[in-house]
Amino acid sequence: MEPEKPEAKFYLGFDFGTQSVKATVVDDSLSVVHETGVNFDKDLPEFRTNGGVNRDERNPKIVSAPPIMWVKAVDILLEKLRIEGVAMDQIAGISGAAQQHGTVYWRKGAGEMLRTLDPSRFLHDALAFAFSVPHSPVWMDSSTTDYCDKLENALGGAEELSKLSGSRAYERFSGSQIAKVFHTKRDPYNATERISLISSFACSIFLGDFAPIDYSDGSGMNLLDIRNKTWSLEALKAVTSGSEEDAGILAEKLGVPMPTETVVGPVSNYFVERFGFDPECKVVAFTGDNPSSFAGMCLGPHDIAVSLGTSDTVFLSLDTLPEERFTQGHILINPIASKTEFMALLCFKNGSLTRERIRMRAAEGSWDIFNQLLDSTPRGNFGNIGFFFDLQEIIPKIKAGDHCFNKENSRLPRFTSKEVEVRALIEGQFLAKRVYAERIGCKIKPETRILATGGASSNHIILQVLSDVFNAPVYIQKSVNAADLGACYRVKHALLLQSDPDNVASFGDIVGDKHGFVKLAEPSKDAAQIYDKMTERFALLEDIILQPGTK
Ligand code: ADP
Ligand code: XUL
Repeated sequence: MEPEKPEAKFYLGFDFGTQSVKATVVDDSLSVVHETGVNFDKDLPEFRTNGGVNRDERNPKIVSAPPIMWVKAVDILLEKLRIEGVAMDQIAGISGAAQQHGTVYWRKGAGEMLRTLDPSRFLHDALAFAFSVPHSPVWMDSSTTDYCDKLENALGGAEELSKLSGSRAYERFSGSQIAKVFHTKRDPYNATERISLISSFACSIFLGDFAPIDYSDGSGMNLLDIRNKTWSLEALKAVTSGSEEDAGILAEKLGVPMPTETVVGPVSNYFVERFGFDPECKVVAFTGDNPSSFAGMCLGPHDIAVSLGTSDTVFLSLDTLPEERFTQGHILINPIASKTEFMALLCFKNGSLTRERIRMRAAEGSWDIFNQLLDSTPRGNFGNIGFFFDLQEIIPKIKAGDHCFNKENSRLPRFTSKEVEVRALIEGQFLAKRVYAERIGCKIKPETRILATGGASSNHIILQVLSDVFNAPVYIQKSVNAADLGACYRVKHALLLQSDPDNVASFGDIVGDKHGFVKLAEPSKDAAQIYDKMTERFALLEDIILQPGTK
C-alpha cells in the first residue's frame, strides 16, 4: 500500500522588500514556525547595490535594481529554506508581497522560459536573458516629472487623475515609469512580452507563468480605474503615444488585473522537482508590501498602521472613497476585501536610511547611543523642529536637504547639539505622518491604536515618540514582518474562498487573534498639549520650505 501522504498544512509568505527578500512559514493555526531572509547588499555583493538599489551616478533621481538579482535571491532563499529543514511537501500555499510601483519588463519568449524551467538549473541561469530592460525602476526613482505632468494634463488635471486612479501622478508610480521606457527605450519596449509589477513578477516565478497584477498593488500605477477595476484607456493612451493602438498594446503587455484574493494556479513544476513542493501547492496573487502589511496587521476601523522600513508608510482602512478630492497620498483597493473596499496610504521616502544617516553623524552608528540621545531630550525638543531629506521627499515634494528651525520659527544652520538633532529628526518624521494622516481623513480617537511594523519598529524609544506625537498607544506584532505574515494569512483566506466561496468567514475571523499585538508605548500625559500645537507649527514651517525661492 502507498504510504499516506502527509497532509499539507503550512503557508509560505515572501516579502520582496527594497533591501532584502524575507520568507515566513506559518502553520494552519497561523503561528509562525520559520523565518529567514536574503540581504541584497550582503548576500549578493556582485550586483553592487547600496540599500538594495543602484543609483545612477550622473542623475541621482534615477534609482533601479536588476530583476535578475531578485531571481538569484530566490535561488538562495529556497536553498536556505531547504537546508533549514522546512517541510516543503507540506506547504499548502504560497503568496507574497513586494516593494510597490517598480516595473519588470519580460522579453518576448520569457513566458515560455517560465513554463519550461529546467529543475536541474538555477533560476538565475535559466532566466538570465528573460528581461528586455535589465534595470527595473523602483519606488525610490523620481526621474519622471515630465511624464507625470503629461499624464495629469491628459486626464484633466491632478484631481481628476486622483479621482480615477486613487492618486495624482507620482514619479515612482508605474504609469510614468512605463511612459519613460516607452519614450526613451522604444526597442526594449517593443521587445517586451509582459510588464509586471515587482509583486506579479515574483508571483510569476513561483507560478511558472506570467501572473496577473492584483487590484491592490495595481492601484499604485496611476493606470487602474479603482472603481471599475479595469485599465483606464485614457491613462494607457497618455503614457504611450496617445493612440488607441498603443494603449491596446500596453493593455496586452499588462494582462488583465485580478482580485488580490485570486488563486492563480498550482506551484511551478520547477519547485516540485527541485525542492520537493507538493504539486497541489497553490500560488495566491502577490501584492504590494503595504497592502500585504495591511493584511498581516488585520487592521481594524480605528487602527492606524505605521510601517518604519526603508520607506516610512502610514495606512488605514476606508469604507468608502472620500467625497472630498485629495491630491496628497493614495487610495488603494483594499487587499483583503478587494471587491468592495479601499485603503489609504501615505509614503515618505526618507525613512530608515535617513535615520541611519543621523545615527552615523550624531551617534557613532549605534542605535544604543542614538536612543540615549533621543531619551535625554524633552518632548517638544525646546521648540526645535527639523526636516531631514536624503532624497526628494514624496509628501510633500521637497528636494533633498536638511531644514532646522528654532522655537521662534527662525531657520538655523544646524541644531545646537546631537541630542536636539536626533529628537528633531524623529519628531519631525512623526509630525509629518500625523499632518498628512489627518489631511487624508484620519481622525485620532480615544480608541485609536497605532500598529507599528518594519525594521525600526523594534526600537522602543522611537515608538515612544510615535505614541506621544499621535497621542495614542503603540502596539507591535511579535513578528516585525507584517508583509510576509500578511501573505501567509492571505493564502489561508484565498484557499478557503476558493474551496467554498459562499461560506467563508471574514478575513478578520479567519486570522482571529493570531496577529498577536502587544502594547509597547502609552502616550505621556502632556503629549496632546505639546504635539497638537507642534503639528500646527510643523505644517506652517513646511509651507515656508515649500515657498518658491527658499532653499
Ligand atoms: P524593507 O523596506 O527593505 O523591508 P525593513 O522593514 O527590513 O526594510 O527595515 C530595514 C531598516 O530597519 C534598516 O534600514 C534599519 O535602519 C532599520 N532598523 C533595524 N533595527 C533598528 C533599530 N533598532 N532602530 C531603528 N531602526 C532599525
Ligand atoms: C509605497 C512605496 C513604498 C514601497 C517600498 O507607496 O512607495 O512603501 O512600497 O516599501
